[in-house]
Amino acid sequence: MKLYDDLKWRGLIKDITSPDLEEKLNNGGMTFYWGTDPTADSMHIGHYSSLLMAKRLEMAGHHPIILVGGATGLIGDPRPTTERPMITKEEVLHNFECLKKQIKDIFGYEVVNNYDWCKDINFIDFLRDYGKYFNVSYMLSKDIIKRRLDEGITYTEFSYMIIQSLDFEHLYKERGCIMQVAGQDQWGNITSGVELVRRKYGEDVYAFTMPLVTKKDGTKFGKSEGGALWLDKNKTSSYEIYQYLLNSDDDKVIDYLKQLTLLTKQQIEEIEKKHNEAPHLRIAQKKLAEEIVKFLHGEDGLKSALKITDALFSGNINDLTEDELVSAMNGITTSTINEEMNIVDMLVNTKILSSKREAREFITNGSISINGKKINDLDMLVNKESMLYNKYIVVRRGKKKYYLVIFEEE
Ligand code: 383
Repeated sequence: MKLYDDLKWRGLIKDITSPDLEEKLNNGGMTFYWGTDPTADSMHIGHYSSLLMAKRLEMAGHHPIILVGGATGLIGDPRPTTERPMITKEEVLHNFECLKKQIKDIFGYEVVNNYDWCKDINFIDFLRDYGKYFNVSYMLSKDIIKRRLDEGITYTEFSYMIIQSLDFEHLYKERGCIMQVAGQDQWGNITSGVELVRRKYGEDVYAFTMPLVTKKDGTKFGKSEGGALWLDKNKTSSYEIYQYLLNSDDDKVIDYLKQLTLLTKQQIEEIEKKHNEAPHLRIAQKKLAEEIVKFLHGEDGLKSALKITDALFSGNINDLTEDELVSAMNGITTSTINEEMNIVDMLVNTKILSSKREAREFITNGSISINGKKINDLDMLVNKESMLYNKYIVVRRGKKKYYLVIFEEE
């Protein structure tokens, strides 16, 4: 299948700047760029889908340039709602280094930094060489800017679009870059870059956007209760990513396979068939989780995610390393006790069960385990000896429900 048709089939094309793009994409050989700002010390799953686009284009014979905005990160891309808090120069620099390493480690790409070409432009030259190409009415007509007019927008954020445009112009001139790809929220910024090159050189350059990946309820994909799903495994563990993806909606999971993996149409159609025959087996969700965790964290990351999943399913949590245990317990209802106590009292004090009667019933039925061992002794004492790694008491109630109790001496 031709590249353009494949991208369309995956639902990865939102808007294009010119109908010529279809042929250009199919022919290969374009140098294109994608950019991100160093606003945090790790990228999240939203960036992953864009970087995967860079891989797709590269696999089809185009040449990627990946930009991390050391300059634009200092300015702040206007959000539709409110002004961004300014981040310090030290923080931007630190984040830049983190993203540069992450992009190299996960995707194998070197990055360019727009600070390198922005830092020497003086203010008067900026206004003469770039400001003259931007009509304020044109800038005001951009969706994001329009949405900010009531709330207010500073001159700093208002100027952001000019910098992103001059990046495109710079990469066009210096590197022969003729296309920019981005998420749909970037439409205003990328079309103003296309316009700048057209006005300055009379040349056509291109751009297209990808749609936002959403959940069934229309909200952004990739936000968990704890916030974003980060690509850095120290911020979001392999297990957390795995679980998040494993819980994908049945009617969304095939879209995610198309948009978030490099599996081919044929492979995805086979999975879809099996998935439709027996959705309860979660074949599609498992494949999705497996592909993404493997891509991001490698075979080892996938192994640990599967190990934790198995341990929580079977209840054999004793086999987990401390790190794995911490990952497994992330987000689980946690309480503390600070003295030795009887198991029945502990279950009530920590609100795992609501009364002593209920606690006794659960224990007698064999529905309570502590650290993977079923409890049947109503007189058992919970104390320091009950701890895993000197800290944790993992309580399992019934088949699925886990609680973490931390023993904290006063
Ligand atoms: C800066 C300078 C350029 C080209 C791009 C930029 C960054 C861009 C931006 N991007 C977002 C970000 O940094 O703000 N102005 O978080 C996000 N992207 C990608 C994608 C997305 C966008 O990095 O839609 C989601 O991930 O485009 O919000 O010369």
